Amino acid sequence: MTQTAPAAFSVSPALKAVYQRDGFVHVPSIISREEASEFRAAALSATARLGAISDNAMFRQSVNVWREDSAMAKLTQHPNVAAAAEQLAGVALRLWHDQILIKPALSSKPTEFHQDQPYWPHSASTHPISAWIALVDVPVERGCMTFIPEAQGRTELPPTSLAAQQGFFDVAPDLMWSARVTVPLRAGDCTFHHGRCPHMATPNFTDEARVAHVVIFVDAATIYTGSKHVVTDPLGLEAGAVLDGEMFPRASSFTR
Ligand SMILES: O=C(O)CCC(=O)C(=O)O
Repeated sequence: MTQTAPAAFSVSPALKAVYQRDGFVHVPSIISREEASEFRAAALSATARLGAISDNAMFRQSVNVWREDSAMAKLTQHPNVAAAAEQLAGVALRLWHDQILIKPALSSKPTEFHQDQPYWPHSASTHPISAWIALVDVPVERGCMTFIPEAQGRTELPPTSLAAQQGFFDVAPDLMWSARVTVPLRAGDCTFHHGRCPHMATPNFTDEARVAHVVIFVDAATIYTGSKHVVTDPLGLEAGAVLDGEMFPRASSFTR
């Protein structure tokens, strides 16, 4: 698979300022359209081969595909994605996990508002950042992301259900009245969002599946708390230790 974009990807100071203010930012062409098309085929084949941990009207979700699929590992470890994530976060990062998220064609359900970090067994991670990479064109009608800007400082909120329409607003009723920003993406574009930025994804009303790959980074200094999570449960990690080891490589190892 060809990597056409330059290895030393650079995010402009203006985009970095937007990310730090809003908690999310749109980065066009993080990979080329040709790469997106090749990774779309790889994602569909990996999902069919590896199976999914969730498969419902919201999405088909396959986690940590980079461990099992060499084609998708190239996207998870893409130097542009890692470089942009570290520049936006402004701290050293490590990979937490990746996931392919496919919203089925026609009448899928929305992914309801939530923050990501409350699901994770982490402490000492104040700069978690996810790269949501569109592998097909994702207009609003195909299941694109919607964000609530300037709410990433809300670190006190508990986890909420991805399926419950009111779930997030039950715990953060004031944010019900905040402006929301919906970001359609062309294939190869990416949004980065902070792990505390509230977000949702619209339903897919089109006749083509929405294929996205999400690469999630956390602070390199993140501590494993011992709480249950599908990624860490099988690993026998020690609660209170730095999240480390071959499952959680440093982002800087991808940027070379
Ligand atoms: O793509 C979706 O349906 C939801 C994605 C999401 O919530 C995330 O990447 O954190």
